[in-house]
Amino acid sequence: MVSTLSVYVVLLQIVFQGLYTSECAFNIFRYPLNRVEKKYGTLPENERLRLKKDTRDMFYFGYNSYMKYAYPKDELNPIYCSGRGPDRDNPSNININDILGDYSLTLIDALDTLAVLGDVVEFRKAVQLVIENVSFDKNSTVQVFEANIRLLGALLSAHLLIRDENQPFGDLEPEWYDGELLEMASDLASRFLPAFDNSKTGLPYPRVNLRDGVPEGSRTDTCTAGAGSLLVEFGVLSRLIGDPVYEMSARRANKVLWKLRNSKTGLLGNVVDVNTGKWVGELSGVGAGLDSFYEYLLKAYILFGHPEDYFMFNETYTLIKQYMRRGRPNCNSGTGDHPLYVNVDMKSGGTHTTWIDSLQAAFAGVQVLAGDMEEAICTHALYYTIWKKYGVLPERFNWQRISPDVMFYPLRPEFVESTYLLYQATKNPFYLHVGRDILNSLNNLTKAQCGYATIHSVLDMTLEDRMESFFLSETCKYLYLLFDVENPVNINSHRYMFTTEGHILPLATWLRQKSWDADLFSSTDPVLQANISQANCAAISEERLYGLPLKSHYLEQISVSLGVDL
Ligand code: DMJ
Repeated sequence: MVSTLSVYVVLLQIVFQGLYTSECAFNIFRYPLNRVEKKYGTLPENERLRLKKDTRDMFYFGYNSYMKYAYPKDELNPIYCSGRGPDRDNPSNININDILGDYSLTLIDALDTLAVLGDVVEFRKAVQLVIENVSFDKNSTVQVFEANIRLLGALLSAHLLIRDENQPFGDLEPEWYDGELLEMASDLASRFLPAFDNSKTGLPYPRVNLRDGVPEGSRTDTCTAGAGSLLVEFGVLSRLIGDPVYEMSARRANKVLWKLRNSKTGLLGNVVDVNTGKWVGELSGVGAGLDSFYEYLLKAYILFGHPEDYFMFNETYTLIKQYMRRGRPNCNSGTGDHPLYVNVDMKSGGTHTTWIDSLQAAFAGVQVLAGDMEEAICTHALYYTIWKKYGVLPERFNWQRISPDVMFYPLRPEFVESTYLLYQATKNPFYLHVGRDILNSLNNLTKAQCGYATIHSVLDMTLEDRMESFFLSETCKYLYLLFDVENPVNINSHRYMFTTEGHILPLATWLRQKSWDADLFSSTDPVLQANISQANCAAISEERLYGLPLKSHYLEQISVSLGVDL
């Protein structure tokens, strides 16, 4: 359970990082080991380095192919080696048009991955291409949420990395750079504002036309994550340019959602009407439609330090545990089924569906940030077993029938992301093995002629000709960071946070200050003063220091119930 004290959650992550690292003398040879413990207990250093190189190669195969065959279009078609932009012939094709807007999406989304890879030359080249060739003055109707996390977040991140005086990734600043990426971010965000201005509740319309605002007759139903996951990027932009309108708009939307919680259960639904404030979808869960709403309450608190964000996160997290969690009470002790977070009805709290979705795999990462480590370990282990069963995660998995309900896998990052965060927090080699399985699957199952392709069906492994931009911005980045233990992001992990699209933002004192009111935070910011203490090692039992994160008999329990060989 998350502590209700106002402890800095980032510090919790650091504390856990200290638990399993060299300071605590990780030594798995101390006890007689069973087969699973032997298999997952160590990973040779040369193997880790090979995995790091192979992940780099994976990124560059996708990125170079995008630049060769697709740029300046938004996405790469990795099978037919061509580019893809918005579907102008079919405006109702929201699967494409919500995301692609004729703005070289994949290039922008990949900017900070280039920095993480230490590729200063290509980073600078990419920045120049973006500044010289991309315009948001387009007749494209896109989803505010998608454009926010993929474009706005990427532009802000690249700008802040360029302006970082410590230059941890090298000198990323082109000599001529004069804040153009920030100007682009500001221009883009100003095009989102009609989504708020036109609504009767303060919740944003889900879509805007970048040139003309909210289109006539636009749909008014938005998912909760779409309306309530804007605060991180909007807040950073507001604080950078000194204009409160973005942060205020995002905060207001969150407050509206908060007031719409069910009076009996306190839960939110997954779809709401922005004009009536009525719930259109009454499913409450930790996956699609709601996932980043919770994530951004916590991350907004980590970045900006407003207690109300942490309060809202804690309230919802408590209710998630109360209503959605099934299975044995303690993940790593006792008896009963392996824990599972199910989708429930927001009004009654009763089980609503018998599927879980692949977006829910990110929840373990949120639990790491919240300091709820045993639960994070547990949540992650379930998705690992499903990954092992199919080689990837099906979009929806039916936990009652033990079979997929929705078959595709579009190269999503969520499972990689939580694997990386768990490794950072525990330094347990188990997660390097998981990363190796992920890398092998991606190379064996999704590699196409000129990039990596969406799996159409996990049942027959047929492919679709699409490589979504998050493959380069998140999937490759998290996997690379998992294996590149000395990356500046990992060495300074207490100084960075990832947006929901995997973009890196600094944790900095100035981000806790607002120029538009006097509510300034102390410059002696504990986030920046964090120290890993040897004393942390005493905080957990010896047995937990040396074994697998989830005890092997529990790992075997899930693998047997899903019919998987570990
Ligand atoms: C990404 O755009 C982000 O990770 C978002 O939070 C959820 N959907 C995709 C990846 O699956």
